[in-house]
This record gives sequence, C-alpha cells and structure tokens, in this order.
Amino acid sequence: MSFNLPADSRLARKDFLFGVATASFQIEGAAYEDGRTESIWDRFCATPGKVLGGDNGDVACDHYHRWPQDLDMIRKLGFDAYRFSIAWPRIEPQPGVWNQAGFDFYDRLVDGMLERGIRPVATLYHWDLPQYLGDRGGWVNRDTAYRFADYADQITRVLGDRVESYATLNEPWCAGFLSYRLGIHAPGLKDDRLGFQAAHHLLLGHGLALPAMRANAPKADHGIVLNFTPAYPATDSAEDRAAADYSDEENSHWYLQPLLTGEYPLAVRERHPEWMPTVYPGDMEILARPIDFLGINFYTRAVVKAGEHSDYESIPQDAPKTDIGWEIYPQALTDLMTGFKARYDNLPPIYISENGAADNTPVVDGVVDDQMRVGYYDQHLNAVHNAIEQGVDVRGYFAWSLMDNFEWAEGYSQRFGIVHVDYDSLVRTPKRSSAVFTDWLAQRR
Ligand code: IFM
Repeated sequence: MSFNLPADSRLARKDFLFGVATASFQIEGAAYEDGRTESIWDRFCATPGKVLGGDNGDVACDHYHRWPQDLDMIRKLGFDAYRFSIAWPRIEPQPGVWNQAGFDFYDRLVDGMLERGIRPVATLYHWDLPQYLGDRGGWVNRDTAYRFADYADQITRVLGDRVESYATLNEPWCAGFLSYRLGIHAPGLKDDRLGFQAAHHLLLGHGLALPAMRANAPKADHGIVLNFTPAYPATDSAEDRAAADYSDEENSHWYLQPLLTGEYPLAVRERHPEWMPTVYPGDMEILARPIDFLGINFYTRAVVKAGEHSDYESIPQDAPKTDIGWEIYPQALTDLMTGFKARYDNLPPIYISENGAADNTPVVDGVVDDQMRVGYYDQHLNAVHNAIEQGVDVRGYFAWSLMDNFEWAEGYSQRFGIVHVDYDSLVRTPKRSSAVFTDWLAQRR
C-alpha cells in the first residue's frame, strides 16, 4: 500500500525532501540531566490545571538516551531528513553560562544523523524557554530577543554547516498569541496587548539571530517555521467574508507579512491600535532580513463568522475530524500556498515543516492500523502536489511526528506519531502509516 499520487508528481522525485519532525521538550525527557535547567514548560506542567492529566516532560519518549535507536528507526523507515529542535535550557542553563554537556548531546545527535545518511534540519526554538528568562517576563521582555540571538550564535558555532537547514523559531503564533494572549500554552497569560508584544519580540529575535547564524553556517539554509490555520467564511455574507479575511490578517499575515515586506498588516493596525506592540526604530528592517525558506506547519482550517462582540467567531463544523477534534480539510493547504504566492512576490521556497493527524488507534496484537492517519497523509500530500501544479515552489514535506509524544496542554492524550510509543515501557512500534511512507519513499525516482 502506498500513497495515491500521480506518477509524474514532483513529490515522486528523489530530490523532493521527505522527513519526520519532533521537538526537544516533546520527546527528550532527561529533564534535569547533564546540567539542563528548568524551562517555562516544566513550570507550566507543574502548575495544577494547565496540562491534561498533570503530564510533564520529565521522561517523555526518553529520546535523550534512546536517540541512536530513534535515528536507526528513521533510516529504516527510509526518510531523507530529520527535523529536530534544540533545548535552550540544555545549552544555556544559567544566563551567559554555556553548558558543554548540552552542546555535546546535539553534536552526537547531528553526527549520528550524518553517519546514517539522514539530513539534519534544526529548529533553534520550539517553545522551551529557560525559566530564568520566563521570570523576567519571557517574550514580553525585549531583552529575550537579544538573549535568543546570543544562544543562536553559540549553538550554530558548534553545529555549523553539519546542519543543512536552520529554522530560528517554530510557530511564533503559538509562542506569542497562544501563550501570552489566549493563555493556553506556557506561561498562560491572557492579554491581547502582551500577546502582540511577545509576537514582536519573537520575530525580532528571529531577525537578530540571522547574521550570526549565516556567519557560523554559511552553507546552510536559514529560515523560520510558521503555522497557519486559514479562515473560511461560515456563510457567503459580506460580514462573514470580511471576518474570515480579518482573521487571516491577524493570525497568518501578522507573522508572515513583516518578514517579507517589513510591515505589519494595516487591517490589524487600524482596527486595534490599542493592541499594537512597542516597535523601536529599525526593528522592522531587522524582522525583514532575507530568509532562504519558509517552513509551513499546517493541520486544519477555521470556519468563522462575524462575532457579535469580537472580530470573528469560530464555528464548529459537522465534518470529518482527527482525534484531537480538528477538521480534515486538505484543500486549505493548497489554497493557503497559492494565496501566499499571489500576495507576496518575494515568497521564498516552501517546506511543509509539519503536517499530520492525531489518530489514537491503539496497538492490537502488535499492530497499529491507523487508517485515518494514512488517509489524512494521502489527502494532504495531494494538496501539496496540487499547489506545486499551480506554480508554488514547495521543496519538501515533514510528517509530524516521528513518534507519539508530549502534546503540550493535551499531555500524552493525543498521538501524532507514525511510530507508537508505549509510555510505560517506552517501546516504539511503527504504525501502518509509517509502512505506507516507507513504500512511497522506496518507489521514488
Ligand atoms: O505537537 C505540535 C508541535 O509541537 C507544533 N505544531 C503542532 C503540533 C501538533 O499540535
């Protein structure tokens, strides 16, 4: 069994990059080993009521100890690349203190990939901010952007060109809005103005980090990973269409537009001057420093109507959903990319840096027959194919995730892996979906 893509699809060529993705906090465990210090997610997990079941990242998938076996698994499954993230609290456990044991771990991991013929794709920040920076306001504090640039400099000095592609940030919408505006992720603040300020400092950190990253790894690609949940109007009314458009300005273009044009979207600035962040002279030029690629993380769409007391309101759909309750709507992935191409004349090459489904099918007689996930991947790979056919420059695709892991506020309740993890024994069991990928990858030309 393989994916149903046209034989002449760009995705069927060996030079289209296929990888699997994970993130440090979600898989590593070893929370306090070899000098790692507390992150804002350790603190959030320890705060009652923040994470389902009171789950935490202390052990997670124990990847910190089992990485050789996990890399063997990636090679065996046939993927070209592995997108992983680096835990800042391992690298800089105290302000300005650089931890050799932390560098050594990622040194070994990257060499382990290269030895196995797996291409390393690194993300520098996937939300595990050191708690000591959280104590000083986290991303609301402008200084955090400068601390991030220092950390990015240190880690890229060590890993250099052995990593072929670096993303500064993963999903600043989540690290900004979901964390400081909507209160769902660490540190759990609910304040519009602070959400926008945090978002600005995240993007500032991204821009500040780029020059040193380029100097330390001149042959690598440097970019950023953004997440998008495009909005569709609930009805054809002018009000609902305007609400959907506005939602996209606030949630998608707020993050992408400044990077490509050096300006935040006017629609948001005009409607909500009271939320606007403090921006220093020169900041926008820093945000707009050139990037070599845009990573797109896509899972679902939103359907919205004009709200009575808000700019837009999400309307739940009676439609197929993954186990986490997110609608399956692959057309939105094609629309999103063709829409970006139409709006931005300097859109860089795109990688789908995450896409996948929560499918909690259990192990039965040693087998995980995750058919819903197989269908989800099939539909979304076709959505990528369709975008390429319409002229979008997509260079690769990363499945989220290599293995089941800590799903943030949902704890371990939602399984996104193509490999099952038993959280008691930590045994990994490849699921049906991983076998379908392996078949697909083997037949590429
Ligand atoms: O698990 C997350 C990941 O950390 C970031 N992107 C979305 C995934 C699924 O929610």
